[in-house]
Amino acid sequence: MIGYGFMGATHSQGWRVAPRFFDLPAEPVMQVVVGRNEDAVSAAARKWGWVEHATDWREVIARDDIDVVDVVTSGDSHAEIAIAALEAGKHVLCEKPLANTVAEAEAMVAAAARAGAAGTQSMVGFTYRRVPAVAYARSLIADGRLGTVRQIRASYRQDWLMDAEAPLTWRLQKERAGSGSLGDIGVHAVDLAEHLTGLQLTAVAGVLETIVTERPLMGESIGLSGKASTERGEVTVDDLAIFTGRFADPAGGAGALGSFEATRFATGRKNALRIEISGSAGALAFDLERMNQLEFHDATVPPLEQGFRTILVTEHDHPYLAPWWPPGHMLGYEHAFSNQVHDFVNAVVTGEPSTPSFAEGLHLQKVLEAVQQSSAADAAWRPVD
Ligand code: SOE
Repeated sequence: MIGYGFMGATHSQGWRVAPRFFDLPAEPVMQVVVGRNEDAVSAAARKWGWVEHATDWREVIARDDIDVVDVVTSGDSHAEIAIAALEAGKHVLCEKPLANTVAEAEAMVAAAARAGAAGTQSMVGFTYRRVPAVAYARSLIADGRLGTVRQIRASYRQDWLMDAEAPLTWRLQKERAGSGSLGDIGVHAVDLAEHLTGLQLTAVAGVLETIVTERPLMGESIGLSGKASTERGEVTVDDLAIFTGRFADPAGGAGALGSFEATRFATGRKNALRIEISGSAGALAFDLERMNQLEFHDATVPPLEQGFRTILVTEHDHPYLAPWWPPGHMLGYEHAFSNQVHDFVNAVVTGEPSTPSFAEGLHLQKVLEAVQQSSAADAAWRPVD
């Protein structure tokens, strides 16, 4: 695993726990975690259960005993590391968003295609696809329970940046993160909208706004390890993204219209990834802050009996649930990372294509870029490709 921040912790948990619960076709060995700061990465290795730590990812990628590379660094290094790993014949799991730019994502797709011809897997970590209620919602829609999807409303709203004195972390720097709330969390909303419905965004129109334009520099960026600095730096990404999108059906069916919001300034909302999908025969609503539940409205029952009802998605026959706890015993944020490891390891061993593919990651990158272009052009509609 290259990187050891927040996503390093979640992925480590996934790698460690998945083989304890799922019957995996191969046992992953958490061999080496890589980071530039030797003390910090060795502490991470001890804490999360990696056999070794290392400070040079190139040396690790060159090793014969490494089969899989998990990339959990900031977006600016995804392309370089993932391409090198694929060229070395390693299976790659890469955190979202796939890259910082469309050009990088295109190079990654080309590398994945070359490696894929030799049986090497590549997958992007849109982990919320592996939340059981989300996977179950997808199967209800695929079974036609919503009829024709007409409208999608998706938002991802957090509030951890509300404090104007919160430091200028890498997530607030365009050259490190690519974009702000748009690429960090808005991309999850777009991915879920498309993944759940099978529709694809073809055009978007929207606005990006930076609410707090300057913040204290992180101590480490001016050499004061860990301490907030008195110097301030410019926030170069968006704090708030609001956009609309037109969806087309690649299978030739009807399209739909969607609305999206992403922000880390939504007072009181901690991790509110919400999606509501309305169709001719029913509707579904999901809220990550209530992640074991799914709201379902069946518009085909007699009108006097209609209304949204809550499905508790904890039965063993619901997606991913069988190896976990007895019905009603909740799953949390971290379980999705184990579910992701389950899917990835199965793809690696069986050779079945892993999803989301790098090509899907590229498409999402094009959506992000089109939203940025639209915002720069007074919210004019922009084609996604
Ligand atoms: C931070 O906003 C963040 O950690 C995202 O980067 C993740 O993708 C999301 O799962 C939770 O919020």
